[in-house]
Amino acid sequence: MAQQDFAYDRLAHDVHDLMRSISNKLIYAVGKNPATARSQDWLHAVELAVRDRMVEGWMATNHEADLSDAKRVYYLSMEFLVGRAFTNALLALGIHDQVREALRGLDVDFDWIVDNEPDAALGNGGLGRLAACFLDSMATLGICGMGYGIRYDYGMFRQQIIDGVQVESPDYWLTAGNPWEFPRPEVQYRVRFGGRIEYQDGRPRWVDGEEVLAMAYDTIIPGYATKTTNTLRLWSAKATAEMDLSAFNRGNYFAAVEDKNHSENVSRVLYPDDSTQSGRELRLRQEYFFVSASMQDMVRRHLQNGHGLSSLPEHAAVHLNDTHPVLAVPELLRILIDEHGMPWNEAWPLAQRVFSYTNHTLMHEALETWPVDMLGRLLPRHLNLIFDINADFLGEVNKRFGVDVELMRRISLIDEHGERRVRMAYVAVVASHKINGVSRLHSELMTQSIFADFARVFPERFNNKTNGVTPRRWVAQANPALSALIDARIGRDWRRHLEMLSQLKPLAGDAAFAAEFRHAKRSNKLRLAERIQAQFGVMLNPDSLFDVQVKRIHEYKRQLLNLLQVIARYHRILADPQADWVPRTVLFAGKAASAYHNAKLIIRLINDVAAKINNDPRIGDRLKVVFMPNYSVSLAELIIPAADLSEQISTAGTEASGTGNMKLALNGALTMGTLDGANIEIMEQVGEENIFIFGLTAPQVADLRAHGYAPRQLYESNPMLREVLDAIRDGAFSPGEPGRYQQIYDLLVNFGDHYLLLADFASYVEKQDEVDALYRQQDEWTRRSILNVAGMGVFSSDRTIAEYAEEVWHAKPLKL
Ligand code: HBZ
Repeated sequence: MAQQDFAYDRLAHDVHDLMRSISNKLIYAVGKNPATARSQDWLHAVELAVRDRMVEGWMATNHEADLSDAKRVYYLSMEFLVGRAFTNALLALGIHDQVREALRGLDVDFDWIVDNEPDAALGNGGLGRLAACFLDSMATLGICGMGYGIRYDYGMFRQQIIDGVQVESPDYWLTAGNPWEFPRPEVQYRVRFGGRIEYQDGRPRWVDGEEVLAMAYDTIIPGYATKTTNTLRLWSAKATAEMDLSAFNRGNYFAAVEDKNHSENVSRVLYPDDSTQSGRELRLRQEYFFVSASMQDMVRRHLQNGHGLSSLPEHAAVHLNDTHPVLAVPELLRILIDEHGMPWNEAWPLAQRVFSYTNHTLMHEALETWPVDMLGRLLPRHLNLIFDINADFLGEVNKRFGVDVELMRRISLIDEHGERRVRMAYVAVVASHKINGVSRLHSELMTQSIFADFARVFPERFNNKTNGVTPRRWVAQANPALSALIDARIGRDWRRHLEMLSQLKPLAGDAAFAAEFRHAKRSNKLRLAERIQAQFGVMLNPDSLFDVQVKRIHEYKRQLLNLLQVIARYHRILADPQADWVPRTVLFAGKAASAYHNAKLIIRLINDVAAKINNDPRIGDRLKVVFMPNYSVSLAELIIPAADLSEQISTAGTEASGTGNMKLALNGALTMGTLDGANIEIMEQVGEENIFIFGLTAPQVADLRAHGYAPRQLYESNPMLREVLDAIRDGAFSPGEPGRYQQIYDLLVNFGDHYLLLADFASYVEKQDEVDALYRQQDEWTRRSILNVAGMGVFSSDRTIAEYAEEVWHAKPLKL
């Protein structure tokens, strides 16, 4: 259909229209009678009605992108932690109130139906959620950006806490169908595994092995208040027909089904390990599966648009979200060289102009390496291409820097110590014209540590792109109370121009505004308290200080340091019950990787400590500890607006950026943080007086480690700390099993306390006392809280994406 045939004047989203289309969807698409429909059916119907209103913009965007030959950005990520789509779509279209009204007209309560929507939890944590924020910002800014990933049948596991212990269960999120996706059975690619390389006229060809089909599912990504609507294309594995048939012909039905299962397992489940590399073959298959389909799809689109392959870099930018998709590099080379006959000397420089790469961690255990043997067995041609890249690269370095065997060994793409392994981060660096970290500190440390040699070889490639978060989901959607308040003072445009929040600065001292601001925070705290009461039967005091640490459970994030401080506080309250204690509610939420023993032990300790403190009648409501199970995007949307204090207490130098820190400060929480990741930039923006900073700096951490750190001395010399650790060790929180936490004690006191909790303990406790003192002065607290919101404008993912578009991708907004 030609563009002019569309009726582009925005659909009259009037309530009657919506009522009619919702009823129609319920009857004709969901197949339910309004009289008997369940809340789930109504949700489905209204989702379809809303989806219809996004499709025109979607088609217009694709049409315009083709017509104008816009450069496309392909964001390759193993994870997209999108969360719910319904309320987000309403916000993007600006029809929230109309839909509410239309449902009311149909005698259906909006709040009754929204909680039926499952989160799309196709990610672990920060990295996956960042990808989702980036999709939102690309669409909102009009960048023609497409996400490519995997359509996992099972997302991030569900977490239950049973007797204090984390128990995982599968997250089958597709049970009720997924109205946001369009299956594209006509878009399928073959992905090969195994086999061997054959040479025909000296040209390599990859043959035999097994083939799996990758089928596309497209999800609509609406921009906010714009017609631009992008696509998240997720691949699902399907068995090839031939495979079924051949087995079937031999009369072996079970073998056929087994093979089918084996193939389709590739997209079955998300790996729940963040920050550790699993090294399992299925993971490698997943990585190759989705990048192969994506590169085939990209090349097909490019050719279909009538371009020659040599112009690919002018029309396509491929971004690697960490190293997980880095096999896209040899895959693109294979397609160009083996399938299209492009010579190496042309293909390799071309690839380098196409790819860019973001690093998200410096931690050794998270850096991907794959055994040469495994890679060669599964992807023989790609291993060869990686060897070719390595030879080319090392040759260049030799030419430029002279022969230096030690240097060669250090920067080789192949780690030759012990079992030979491919260093995937090095492949990404060598193949990318731009490489970035995710906060200023992280980007600096990156070029001083893991990529120090590469920063000398390719200084022009390295850059920083400080993370950001989308203000649509994380303020407008999650915090309507605060949003209304901001709207009343500075208008509504902050949703697209978050830097406008600085206009709130003069209002920090305005008593009327402060009262409204405090009232909004309190209503969010009440909303959270009510949910917790409904779920667990405990009523929190909404006037207590809500002290929040929500994120993956990991030793480097130091939930345990928070807990040590909580226990110290408990002991101090017992010792001096008459003192003027500021009532505090300490909230934890987060998942531990299922195989991460220490993290699971920390969860258990939090729950044991919570049980003891919450049931101690001497404490009353001076201190409460809550572990909320099953942290998710939608739970974050509930917790973050209710926070007074944001715990960002990682060991300096370990948290690449953090993004929860941004969401919390943006919602008015004051940060308790170390000088790590983006905390430093947050401090600069909100002002040193409006943030609680404690602990060692990254250089001090490095220094202390280098000169011999002695945690036992700290334990012996600080009585408060000693009392806390002894209580843990002696079973004060696990009387039925006194030895349960001996390991935690040992980790800190006897085995080196790798993350330096004891080194930062004293300064942390001291800062927490300052928090109490400030919270007693409600006016001053509120003033600083407002200044936090006002200072957070730069942490919009719109700013981040604008920087990527300008400096890395060279992509311009579409004009619709
Ligand atoms: O990426 C996180 C960083 O820890 C955090 O500091 C940063 O803000 C965020 C966005 O840049 N990294 C992750 O979330 N990493 C993973 O989720 C992960 C997942 C699978 C892996 C390894 C890491 O195999």
